[in-house]
Amino acid sequence: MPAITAVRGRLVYNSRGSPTIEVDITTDGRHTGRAVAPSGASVGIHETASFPDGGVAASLQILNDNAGRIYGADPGDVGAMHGVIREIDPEPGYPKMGGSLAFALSIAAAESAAKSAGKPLYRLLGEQEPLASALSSASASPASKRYRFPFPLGNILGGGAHAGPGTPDIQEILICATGSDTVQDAIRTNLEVHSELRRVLQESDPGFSGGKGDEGGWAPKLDNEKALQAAARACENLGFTLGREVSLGVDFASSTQWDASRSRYVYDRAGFENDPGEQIEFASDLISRFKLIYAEDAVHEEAFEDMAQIRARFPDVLVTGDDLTVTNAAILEKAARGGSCNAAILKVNQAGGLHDALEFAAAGARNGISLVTSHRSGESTESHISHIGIATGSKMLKVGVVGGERVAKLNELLRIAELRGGDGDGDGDTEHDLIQGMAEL
Ligand code: 2PG
Ligand code: MG
Repeated sequence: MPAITAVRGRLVYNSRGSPTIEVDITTDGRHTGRAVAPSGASVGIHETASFPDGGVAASLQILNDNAGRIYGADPGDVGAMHGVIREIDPEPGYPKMGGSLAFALSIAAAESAAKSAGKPLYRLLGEQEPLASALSSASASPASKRYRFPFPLGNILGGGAHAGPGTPDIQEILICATGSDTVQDAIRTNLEVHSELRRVLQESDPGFSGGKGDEGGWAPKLDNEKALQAAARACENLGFTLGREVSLGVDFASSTQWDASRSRYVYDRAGFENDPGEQIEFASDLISRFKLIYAEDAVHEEAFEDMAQIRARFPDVLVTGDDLTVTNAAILEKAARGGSCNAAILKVNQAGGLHDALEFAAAGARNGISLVTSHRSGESTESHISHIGIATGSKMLKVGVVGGERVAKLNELLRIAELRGGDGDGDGDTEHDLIQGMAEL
């Protein structure tokens, strides 16, 4: 077991300029893992809170006070690290240390252990139990050959909580190069669509400033409908047919519109309201007309039965829970029992630590729920989620298209692609974790 020889935390800033925590863990005096906690703008009510009262400083104090416990832990055993984190903060939701510290500590430890073992992080994570067993019994192919690339899913047009007044109410219009058979082609295609969309937007509004939302998607003054039409036109201009070479997706982030006191979805910017039945029709209409392959949080975060209706109507669409399932294994089991979704977002920081997220992934595999590993709108330039997406057998990796903190994740996929045919540890063991191309959608 590699020995942890240094633990250090500091306050740094995320891509939105908000303070967050960074943790470094060094093993055997030379292998340093580093992780920065991200943060969301559209945050689910059942998500783990990022920081305790007192913010980043309070989390750093907890880290310093408990460094002694961390030195004794096995950094390569995600479950064991979780045990140490739980000794420090046993209450559900990490009220004492904050989810961000659980996130940074668990990921920095895993990265340092992967470096000290000379293996890629995705492989160290993919070997953890109960994830490894759940994935191998869910898959027809042998566990040793199950690593595949998730399809990059990228925000090309932003609204809602990620952009200013006049932009669409829906939070994200997403592109996915569903016809690509390599990760290189998938990334390039998403970039082409993002760039063509700017041309389309400027053509229809010469005053369009080129402004972007928090995740690098364009933020034009358009309603939902016109924004989707522009995205579809950009794909067509490039000679693509929706549903073939490329497909569109939408994160409705419907909890942002939901007014619980009136039981209505309020579309302020477009100027209409939906009751729960109308919302199901509104989302269904967009899914059908724009041939969406992906529909996230089409209803609010507690509307499990309404989600089930959409799921039943569109068996071939990834009807995805995000605020609905909040990377919580117990909530995912409930959603699976009720048929509320066939896909779910995995965001480690929604759950807290890596162990919680891998348990969620295992629950997804056991229940036949496709996973979409995702960034947050407030991100760092790190790329651990590219490894987490591969390790968890995710179908898609939702990481944006442009912007340094988004491209960092895509570039890491390109580096991992060089390991194809081998595991990169130089021992000639090419069969061990052969990456076999793109995930099956
Ligand atoms: C979402 C995310 C990421 P945020 O809703 O899916 O795209 O946004 O990080 O703001 O919650
Ligand atoms: Mg979402």
